[in-house]
Amino acid sequence: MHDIKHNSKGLIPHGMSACAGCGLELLIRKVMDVLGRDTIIIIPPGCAASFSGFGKETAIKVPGFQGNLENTAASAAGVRAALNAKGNTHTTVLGFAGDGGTVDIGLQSLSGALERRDRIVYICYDNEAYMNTGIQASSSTPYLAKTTTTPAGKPTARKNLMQIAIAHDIPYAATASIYNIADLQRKVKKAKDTDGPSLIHVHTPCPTGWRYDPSKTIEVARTAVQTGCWLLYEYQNGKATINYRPKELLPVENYIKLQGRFKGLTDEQIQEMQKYVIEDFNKCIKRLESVA
Ligand SMILES: Cc1ncc(C[n+]2csc(CCOP(=O)(O)OP(=O)(O)O)c2C)c(N)n1
Ligand code: SF4
Ligand SMILES: [Mg+2]
Repeated sequence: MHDIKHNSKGLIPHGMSACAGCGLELLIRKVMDVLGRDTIIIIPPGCAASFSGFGKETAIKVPGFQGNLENTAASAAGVRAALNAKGNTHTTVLGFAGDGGTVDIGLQSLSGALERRDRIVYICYDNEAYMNTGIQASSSTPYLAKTTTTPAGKPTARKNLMQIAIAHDIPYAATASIYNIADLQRKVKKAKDTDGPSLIHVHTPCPTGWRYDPSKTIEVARTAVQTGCWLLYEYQNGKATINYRPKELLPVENYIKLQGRFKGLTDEQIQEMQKYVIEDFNKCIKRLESVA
């Protein structure tokens, strides 16, 4: 038997089948370093399934299973209930799902778990499309991004997962980014220690779907925050904290020029996008400041 208090680093071995430069691979390693061995993980179909494995193989050194795309949170809630029935309150139950499995197909299941106040940690790794099945747009795909189902650029803005989660009045919800691992891991620790449901929404660049050089994953993630395309903040027991607020936002062009999925936008579209990003950023800051 492993001693669950020790040997919690390296729970995801190297030599995985994720693409080079995959943001998700970095994320899952860093999340598991914090959660440790005493964790049960539920992963739905999607790129993260390359970690939960195929057939008898798995690349995660903790128990878990691959569920369905639509019921990650319900599966996690069921595992939590079974552990509770056995008197086990120490094991962390983690639902680890993509944007498609969270904001689209699994949203009802997530809403149910948040409403029941099931003590689960739910992490949405957001690569902003259905990557595993060929880069189809999800409702988390940003405005004007090209995917195989939005070849001329997505005409609508993304759905706001954090606001949906917060509307359930859960004790802990945060955004995070893989360019700031210290901030991410602090949030994972808080989620682990939360007595009730917690959600972390992580911006997770994907070189294959976003079409950039794999060496630029961290640069892409950082530029998203510097341009206001992604904001780092958290809600804890109804109070909001903005974790990092750039003094001045960099032009959105700095972010989109790094990625092939925004290639070919007209000057007018880039201006449109800049306008949208600033408006959305200011709206979000105003909302957070009203509950700070
Ligand atoms: C109900 C259902 N519809 C479609 C699929 C096929 N499918 C498997 S993985 C996947 C993509 C999931 O996208 P996301 O959750 O964003 O994860 P990613 O692939 O981007 O990591 C889809 C559509 C499925 N497994 N179940
Ligand atoms: S398609 Fe994107 S998210 Fe999926 S394994 Fe490749 S880089 Fe990672
Ligand atoms: Mg996805």
